[in-house]
Amino acid sequence: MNPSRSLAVLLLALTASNAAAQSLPSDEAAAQSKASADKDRDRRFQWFREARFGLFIHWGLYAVPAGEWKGKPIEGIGEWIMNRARIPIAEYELLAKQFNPVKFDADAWVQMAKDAGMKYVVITSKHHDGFAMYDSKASRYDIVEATPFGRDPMKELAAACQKHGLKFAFYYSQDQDWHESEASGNVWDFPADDVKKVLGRGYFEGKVKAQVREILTQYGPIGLIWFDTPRLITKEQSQELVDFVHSIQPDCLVSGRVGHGVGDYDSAGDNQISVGSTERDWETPVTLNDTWGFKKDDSNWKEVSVLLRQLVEVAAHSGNYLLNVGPTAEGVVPQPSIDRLREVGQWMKVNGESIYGTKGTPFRYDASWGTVTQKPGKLYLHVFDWPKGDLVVYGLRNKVRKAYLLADKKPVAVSQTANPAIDHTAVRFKLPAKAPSPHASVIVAEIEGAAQVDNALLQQPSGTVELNANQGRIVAPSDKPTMGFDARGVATRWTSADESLAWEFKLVQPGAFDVVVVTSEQKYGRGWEGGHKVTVDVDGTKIAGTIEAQEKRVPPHNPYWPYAITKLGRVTLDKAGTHKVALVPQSIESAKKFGLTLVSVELVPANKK
Ligand code: JFZ
Repeated sequence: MNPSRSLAVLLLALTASNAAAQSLPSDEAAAQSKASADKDRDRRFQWFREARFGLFIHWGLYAVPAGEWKGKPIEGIGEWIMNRARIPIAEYELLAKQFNPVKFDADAWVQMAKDAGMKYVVITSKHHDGFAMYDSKASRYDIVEATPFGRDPMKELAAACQKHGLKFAFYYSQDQDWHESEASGNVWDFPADDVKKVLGRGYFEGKVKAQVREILTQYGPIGLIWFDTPRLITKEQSQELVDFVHSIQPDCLVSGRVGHGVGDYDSAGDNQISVGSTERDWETPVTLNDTWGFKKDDSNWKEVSVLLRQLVEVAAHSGNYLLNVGPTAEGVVPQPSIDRLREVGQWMKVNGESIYGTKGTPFRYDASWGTVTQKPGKLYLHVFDWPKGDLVVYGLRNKVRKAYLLADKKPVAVSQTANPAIDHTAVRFKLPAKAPSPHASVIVAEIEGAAQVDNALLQQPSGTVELNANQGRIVAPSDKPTMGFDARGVATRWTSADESLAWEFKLVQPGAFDVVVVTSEQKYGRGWEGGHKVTVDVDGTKIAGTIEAQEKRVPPHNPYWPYAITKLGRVTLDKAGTHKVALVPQSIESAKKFGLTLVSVELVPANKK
């Protein structure tokens, strides 16, 4: 920077801070303006928090090859085929001439979403391939000008959403655009762009902002814009885009993937079901099979039980579940998707009250039997594993006035006990033998006052103590430890044996326990590292061993990340009350960079099989 310019900047900064000092708002004024900002945010997010469940639609030219190029199946997600098969722009463009979705029926799609219990629809207006699936004037590479179809499906979808009372929203790929040299992603047509450092201004103004203006002005109110894969975009550009959206539609929410943390809400990694409630509003996008855009050979459909468990857990962590379909090039949603959505909808018809407009669980973690959502005065207990005898819930401090099954309103008898010696409470629900739902059965517990729970980590009624990585305290030589936690709560970058994790928990039923260390494989089971030498310290008793995959476990809520199980040894805890556990590594293998991917340390009753 030239010296006179930097002086000018400095002067400006000084002037600004002087001005700020002179008009320093009182604490009261600051509190007031924060309260009014919070109130405005509450107003803007009202529909989003009420909705909890939306439909994602990935639809574009990639539905034509449907995962196959020149007779060969192309690995990976369907909408990435142009990239994965390194298809030149000139060749990919020809797909537009074949795109004629004559069976497209906007009303049927929206009706399907509505019947599934979904409250909003997010569809790809432009994905990474750069093709606009709406009537764009800013680019001629769009569905109306370039395909024989010649209709604007977004107009029809917007109208159908309006008619059926769903919010309409757009996905827009702002950073990757494989059709444009100034955007990111296409390194086969533009090899020099490997080293590209910034998004071109021409692209950003001429395509991104021009098209974002179009999708915000041609289709009525837009609930949110789902930007994605920030790569080259600068923080200033991300902010500029957020401000641009708000200048056109102030109430339109902006997804976190606009980049640099400047969006309105957080987006979890795809298919990641986050642990724990966050203060921030958040959403997770999930595939029904293993692709977003249609692929003819992908039949790895998730079971309805998995989908419902994910939906419930996301709601129990105060987030939204955005479930995807990838329609064909004819405009048809694959039948297995339709079938699953219908079943999810049947569950939602009965149990929707326990999802819509609820807040997450008051507990710090999910229980062994399931999890909880809440509304004022009501807890919804979602039971995934219907118990043989009574359902026992630990740690609820409120008086339960009454309880009933949400499915048929049949009363459930409740008894409550307390153990003051260890400051512990238990609620016992007398359940019928048969679960109302094979997926998740909901018990409504009406409580006195706002939910109050034991803040300690508690042994579960099953007898198992589950100490999740992200609930541990990091013990490290530096106040900036290398280790962190991903959205699933799993330890990442734990490659230093100088860092350890420590927990305290409350034991209710003493006994002998197997000490089990649960670690996570990478997504789709691609990669895992073992061989770490660790010690689990339980109240000073040290159990040492090596982390190895003795068994595998597929967690039903996050089936893409299989777990590896190591049984290290056995301890006896003969007193109820507070105990301490630490996981202290002696050495960590990190050649593959994964290190110790800890999910949890579990103490499992030794007599339990
Ligand atoms: C992106 C896209 O590349 C993909 O095609 C699809 O649209 C999906 C919904 O979003 O893929 C991502 C983006 C972020 C993560 C993973 C896949 N992530 O944060 O883990």
